[in-house]
Amino acid sequence: MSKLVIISNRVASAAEGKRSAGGLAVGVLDALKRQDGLWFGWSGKVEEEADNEVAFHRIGRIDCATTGLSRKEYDDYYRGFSNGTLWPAFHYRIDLSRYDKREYAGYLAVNERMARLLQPLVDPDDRLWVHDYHMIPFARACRRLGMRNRIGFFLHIPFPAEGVLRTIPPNRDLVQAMCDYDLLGFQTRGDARCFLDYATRHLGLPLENGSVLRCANGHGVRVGHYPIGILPEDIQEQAGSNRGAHLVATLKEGLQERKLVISVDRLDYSKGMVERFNAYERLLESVPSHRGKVSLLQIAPSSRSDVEGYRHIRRQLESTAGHINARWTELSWTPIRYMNRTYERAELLSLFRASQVGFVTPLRDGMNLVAKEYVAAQDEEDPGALVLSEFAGAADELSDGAIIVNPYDLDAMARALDRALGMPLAERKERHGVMLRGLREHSIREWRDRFLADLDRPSADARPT
Ligand code: ADQ
Repeated sequence: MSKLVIISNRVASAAEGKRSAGGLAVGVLDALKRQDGLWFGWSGKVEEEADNEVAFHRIGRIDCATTGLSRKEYDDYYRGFSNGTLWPAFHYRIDLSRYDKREYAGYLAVNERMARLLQPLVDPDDRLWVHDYHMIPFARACRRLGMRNRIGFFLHIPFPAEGVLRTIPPNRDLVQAMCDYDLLGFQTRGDARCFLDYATRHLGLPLENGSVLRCANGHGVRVGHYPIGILPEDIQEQAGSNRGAHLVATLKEGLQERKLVISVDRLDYSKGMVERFNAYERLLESVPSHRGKVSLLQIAPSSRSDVEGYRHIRRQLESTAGHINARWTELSWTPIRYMNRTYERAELLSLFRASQVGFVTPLRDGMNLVAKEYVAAQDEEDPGALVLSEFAGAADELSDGAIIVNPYDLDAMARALDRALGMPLAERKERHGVMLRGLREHSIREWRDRFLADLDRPSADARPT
């Protein structure tokens, strides 16, 4: 029987499988749980020399195969081109994106090495599903080895507009490498449109039937949008369980009846945390009745701390939170609680449920699963309100129930917070109901099924055999 092979930069260890802070890991684990398959990628270990060993472990029923990276590979492929060039540019931070052609060579070389290590583990009729920006040229590397499997690619982060993409010097090579997939999936219609815009206008490739790109070698690539979802029932169950009860009790004791605004993000400059803190301060300045009556809890586990942009945002957040707290704190009230730790999933979800407002305001985000998890974790009889950035992919689906904000507009964000904090129960229930219905209809299972069904569709192919 053919199997599903998932390829991503990082494969969770057995322990992380239970306690992961990455959106991709959450998605992959949920998608593979019901399907026999293999998850292949980097182990997370950095060694002096790459040894080309593949190690195997299991997460529940899921088989995983991993390899280490050498120090140089880590610097060039991971820290360099993936997170120093692609991540910032794809999140529209061209001021932070820098290019080094040796790092790009390292990025291509790791993709080629990974493809060589995977090849013996794959049967000809296995389907390959490659994830995210670290692995864009993976299919090209497989094709060069003669692999003819069906290969799909899903991009978890935004795909930028042509003018932004072109600031990455090898933009043409990257997009040409994407032509070796059978299916390209993006989070939103807007992302797919940006890709097609570049490919049709800049590379001059024809688009057939609205969704099949005819590449220079004659191969047809299907292009679509597949917004990643969650498992709402699972989240409701975990949020309502008593696994987080001790945390909620401690939290409530500290809050003393104050309202709680909660934000949870990986510590990343794309998540808009500085703007968020400033908007919260704007609320305290402009609506004095909230002073001493509300608390903002920002949970932000540190990530990629050896990439310069990340050290900078960390310092900036510490100083902004410190400044706001120094200005407003009273003996019995601290306006912002800012912490850099992770929580078990069930604990985090019960904190979502214990809050009155979810404040999710990235400057750019492929989807943002936290926004969806926040909605699913609420008590249906007394749900919290969601304030959501228009630049999160999730805004496409949640705009009927969330208060949508522009995260660059501090006054509008402060007004949205004020509105969310004072929203009557009937309105909260109505908005929550609308969002929850959408999340149930478009769960992560539907995401996986739709992507794989499209990957199986008779190809629009003219690939010569
Ligand atoms: P991320 O940028 O990691 O993912 P997100 O979608 O919000 O962002 O996923 C984060 C996940 O980690 C969520 O499931 C969240 O619950 C969990 N998490 C965050 N902080 C945590 C903490 N302190 N403790 C425990 N768990 C924590 C990338 C893209 C997103 C896209 C996802 C999935 O950047 O735009 O939505 O992939 O495609």
